[in-house]
Amino acid sequence: MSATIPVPTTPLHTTTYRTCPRSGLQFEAKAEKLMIANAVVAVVVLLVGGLLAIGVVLTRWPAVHWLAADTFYMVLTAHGIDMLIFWIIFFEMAVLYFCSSTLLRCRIATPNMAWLAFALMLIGAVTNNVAVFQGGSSVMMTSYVPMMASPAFYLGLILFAVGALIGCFVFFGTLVIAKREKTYQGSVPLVTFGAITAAIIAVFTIASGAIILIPTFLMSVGIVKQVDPLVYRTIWWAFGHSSQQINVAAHISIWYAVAAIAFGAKPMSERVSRGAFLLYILFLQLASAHHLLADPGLSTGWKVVNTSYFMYFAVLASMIHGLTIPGAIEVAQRAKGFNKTLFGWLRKAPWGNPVFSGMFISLIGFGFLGGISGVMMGTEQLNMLIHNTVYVPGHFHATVVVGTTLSFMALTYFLIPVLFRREMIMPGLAKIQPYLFGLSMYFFCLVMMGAGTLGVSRRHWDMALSGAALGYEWPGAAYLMMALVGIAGVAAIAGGGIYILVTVGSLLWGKKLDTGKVSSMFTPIPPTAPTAVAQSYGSAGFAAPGTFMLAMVFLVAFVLYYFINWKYLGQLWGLS
Ligand code: HEM
Ligand SMILES: [Cu+2]
Repeated sequence: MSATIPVPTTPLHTTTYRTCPRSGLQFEAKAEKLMIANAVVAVVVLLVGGLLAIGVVLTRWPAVHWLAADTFYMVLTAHGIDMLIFWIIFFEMAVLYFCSSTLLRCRIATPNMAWLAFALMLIGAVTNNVAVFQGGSSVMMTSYVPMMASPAFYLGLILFAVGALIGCFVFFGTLVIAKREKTYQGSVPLVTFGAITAAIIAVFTIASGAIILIPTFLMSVGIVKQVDPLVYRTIWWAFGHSSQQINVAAHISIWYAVAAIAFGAKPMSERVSRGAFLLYILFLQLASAHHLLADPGLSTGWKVVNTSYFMYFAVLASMIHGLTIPGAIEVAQRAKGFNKTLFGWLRKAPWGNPVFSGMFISLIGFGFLGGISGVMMGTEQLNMLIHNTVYVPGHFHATVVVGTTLSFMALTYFLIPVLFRREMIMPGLAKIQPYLFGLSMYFFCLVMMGAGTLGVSRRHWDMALSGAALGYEWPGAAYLMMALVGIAGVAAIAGGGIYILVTVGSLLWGKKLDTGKVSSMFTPIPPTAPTAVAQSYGSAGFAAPGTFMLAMVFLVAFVLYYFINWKYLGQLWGLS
């Protein structure tokens, strides 16, 4: 019988698989090209966003006050969108293809659709930028109606979103192929699981974006008469907040990946880590309400249920990841013999390797600066202290710059030899880059939050309010803080510049490295038993005392900061 079945002379899917001699990872040829294209465009967009940051920061530095008002708002709009949407999502597409095709060792599903996704995203990003730089669309990130931008502004965002959605489906399709062609056994690796979380949230996010941006686009061309501002704000934040959860899920997956790459660290408990990712899917969208705490159109009950109850499940998930990752590193380091003192495992970590230092500076900054300030400002009463002040960008530069952007940078240093097959140029500069970028960003966020606590407005071209009918005398400290924002911002931009120099320079001039063995068949992931650490969770005793100490420091910082803000609120209105 079997002799009658026609045997295809060429494989159904003509592609090749390359095994990287430096990492052992297996790259499929088509997926690899897509990852490279998405990552390269991401870095170019980061360059644009970084150049725009110079204009923004040198205008908000009171002594410099560089750009004219209309230019400032245009540049601020472009900076926010290029950085938060285009840089991050282009890079995330590369991460999704990596977490599916590369980590599961299978070919990518529908590569042509993936190129279509890429093209739509690119056309969308360019269209949106052109609209912003033509003027008349300086509506900033949130683009609240009835403030209108040009139709091309919305059209660009919609095209980009459709592209990103297609990219997510290519990712899901690739998971199906891996399952069907049995390239792995058992459940998907944790890093892939995190990426799945990100992609599921992305589908919800993009749908919300479409629901609100399509009518707004139609309004901008005159077909729809009105979009209700309250409905707009509510649905916009279902999109705006959730998109940040995609970033969190993505950069936390990268932290797990780096812990595995740099230390061979296995998660302390796979089940707990996976459970924490699931909490994101269940509860993150509801936290969108924390963006609407000062909104008069919504009831207090709705705000309280969402931000004082549901939001904490998502916060809990982040704290689980924030502790289990250093914990896993500690366990791995102790197993290697760094077992003498409480923090010896951390001192002996590879601090000179930017893949590790970038990841760890990102983790600590995200937790201490982004996490604590996020919970503070997500509390309805305390929110009144900092609503619409520069505290807000102070908080989110700690999450999206220190958290997401710095993790992406750390991953890039790993990918230069592995994916791009180039030797990194200027390793000395690369070594200091995470410190310069990360630590100056820490400081930038802190002084921004300081200025915000004193009341300095967000998105305000002139904090001195010169010429205004009702002036305001700022305390000297407010001017000092904003000057420090300027100085720290310039230092961070220099750090970002080094990243771009090293990355682009390595791709252009770095020594070519050998490709590794190429084959027309994939090599499946060998079946491995669940790790001993994972199985003995809960009975392993006190495996990570150093991390426990770190957690206690975090807790004390959290409680103190929370207390200070309640005290401050009490004094502000004489309630105490
Ligand atoms: C490299 C150094 C960077 C510096 C010095 C910088 C500086 C600034 C400053 C001063 C503002 C204006 C705050 C205000 O007036 O309200 C701002 C806004 C913003 N930045 Fe950055 N930034 C940097 C990188 C990034 C990155 C990497 C991202 C995202 C991944 C980002 C996302 C944003 C967003 C979303 C806004 C708000 C735009 C809006 O209000 O519509 N920034 N940035
Ligand atoms: Cu949010």
